[in-house]
Amino acid sequence: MEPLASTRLLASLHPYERIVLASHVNPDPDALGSMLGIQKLIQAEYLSKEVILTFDGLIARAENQAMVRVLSIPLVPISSVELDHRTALVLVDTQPHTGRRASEATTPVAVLDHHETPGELTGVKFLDIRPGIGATSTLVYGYLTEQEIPIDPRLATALLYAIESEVAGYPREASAADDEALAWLYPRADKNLLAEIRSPRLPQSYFATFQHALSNAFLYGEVIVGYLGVVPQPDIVAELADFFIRFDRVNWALCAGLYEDELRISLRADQIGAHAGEVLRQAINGLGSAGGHDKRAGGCIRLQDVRPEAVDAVLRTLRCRFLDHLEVDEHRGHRLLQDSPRHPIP
Ligand SMILES: [Mn+2]
Repeated sequence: MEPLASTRLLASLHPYERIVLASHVNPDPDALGSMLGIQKLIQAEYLSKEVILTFDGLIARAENQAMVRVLSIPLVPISSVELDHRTALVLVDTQPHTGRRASEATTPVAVLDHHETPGELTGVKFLDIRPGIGATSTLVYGYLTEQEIPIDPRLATALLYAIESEVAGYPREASAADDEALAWLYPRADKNLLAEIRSPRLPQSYFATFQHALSNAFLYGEVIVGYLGVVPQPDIVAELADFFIRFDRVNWALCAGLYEDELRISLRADQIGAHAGEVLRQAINGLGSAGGHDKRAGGCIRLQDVRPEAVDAVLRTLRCRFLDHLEVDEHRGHRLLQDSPRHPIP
């Protein structure tokens, strides 16, 4: 009989003293939940191995910060960790060649992910990539179940929130395995902690970004394009794309925001078969990196020049390529909202 995936993963890590878990830049709940679950898996098998959870970029979204805080997820910056010969790098919820920075030079020992593979992966001992699954945390939940490792309320909360936030869009991109995991985890999760993660307090800059986005959103047929200006944190670009795609007159939402010297881009489609990841990859081609799923994609363009006219030029190129690809006439654009009339307060 073929050994279980979880058993093969554990075997691949046997020769190493230290395991470093890493995910994509600006880790999301699925990345965090997956790392926490894999740490538990490794430590149940190998008591003496040190398992280090890392992050690259920022934990920016208020919900994600709350997840790290209320679940006390121990994270260190990937740049502070030495990846020597006795250390195994394990990638979760990401893959090599997807625009990570600090750990890209090291070939990982293991890769667990549910994104489509951008290219051929060589030299990786353990690979489990399942684009049919809604969340990497579902895969990790499966490993813990295979190895009959108990899942405490803290880990159940992490995995539950990871999966629910990852498959939250409509139409849902979730498999039967995701739903099975959610159903098993729900009674075991700490519902107070879960509520605290789901509804964190928000800073003033959050509302200011919405205001900027709403007044700079343009409609081109069934496409909405929103430029958010300089954003207080990069994750808000994805949040605004999720917000705009709910508009009942559009099928596509493209948002971009400037964070430090990077243009962060988020694309949403509302129909299955949209190939958003591929559409964004083509629009960004040569300018930066992009990746994603069928209905959701993200990308990043590093800019040499962040003066407004230079940023505008890059945005224009991006918008033209994107609208061209969708065969939408860019001269048909008009503002989402005209100057709104002032209503007297009664
Ligand atoms: Mn994921």
